[in-house]
Amino acid sequence: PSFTVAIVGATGAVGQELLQLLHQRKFPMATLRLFASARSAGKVVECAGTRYTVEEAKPGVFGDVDVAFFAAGGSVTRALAPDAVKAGCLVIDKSSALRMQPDVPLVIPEINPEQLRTHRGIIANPNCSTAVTLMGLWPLHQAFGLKRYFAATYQSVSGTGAEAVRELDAQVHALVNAQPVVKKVYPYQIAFNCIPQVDTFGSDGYTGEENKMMLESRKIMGLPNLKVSTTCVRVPVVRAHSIAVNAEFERPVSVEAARKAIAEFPGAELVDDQAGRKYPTPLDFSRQVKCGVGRIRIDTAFDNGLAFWVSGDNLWKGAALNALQNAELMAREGLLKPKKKAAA
Ligand code: 2RA
Repeated sequence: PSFTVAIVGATGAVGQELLQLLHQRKFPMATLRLFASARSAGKVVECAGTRYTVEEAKPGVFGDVDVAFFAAGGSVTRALAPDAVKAGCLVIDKSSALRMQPDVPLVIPEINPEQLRTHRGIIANPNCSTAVTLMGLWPLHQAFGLKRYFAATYQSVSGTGAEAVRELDAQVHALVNAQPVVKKVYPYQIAFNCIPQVDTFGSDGYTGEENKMMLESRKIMGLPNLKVSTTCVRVPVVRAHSIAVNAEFERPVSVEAARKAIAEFPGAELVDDQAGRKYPTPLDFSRQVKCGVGRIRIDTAFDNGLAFWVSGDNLWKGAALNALQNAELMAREGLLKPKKKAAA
């Protein structure tokens, strides 16, 4: 079958990636419609030789849409997803708005695909740092039984958006040319610096990003009591998040068994060769379908501990690709069907 597909938030960083990936992965589309804010309506966007005129995202536009990818932020999801569901359109949402709602499956297709069957019209996708982390952590959980984990993230500026990418670029050029540095997106200079804050602070001293990693890890892996403590850091990298993970397991671990579990996991690529100084880096894993896992070693701070490093594209596996992979799987399994179109 082929579908009528919509992208809500088509002019944003993730929307643009979705547009390219839908074509690149040949998702079966009879029609593709791009939606954005009134400000962007009327813009013409070209992709794969086709020109699309952006329409305004508003109630009443989802009547003939089979599946709508929402990548326009939580407020647009809260405002329009119910209207889309009422129109019989499947919503695949990237925002954090509905991720923790009990009747909204939060899905990484390599981890908990069975949850796709429980949807009530909306599928949520995890935060990018959670998705990349779990591509390394899940296979190790399956092998050794995860007890708790600590993580520090090294998050690219594209996670903030296109303006942040421009800010990093502008600051680097300013510094190279001994010009003044302009800070608008971040409170500190991001060029040649690290900012230990992603998202806003909560009353417990953790940020929203750090809280999402804990709550989303528990929901996706089905480990409601999992203990998690993370520090999320913005680094001067354009694309791809990296995460250093220290994890404790129930059962005895070994590096060999860990490497085997990673190598056999569909969403991960093992890059772990100390002698050859081979490990994943954000540059190598930008625009890659898989997330690279390396630096696997026994973590001597625990009884059964492993430490590892994972790099993955925050706009792909962290957002657009994961959403599309969910739609691809639902189409393959007949969970997503084209609507019966009203006779023309
Ligand atoms: C970030 N994960 O990197 C958040 C939202 N994309 O800023």
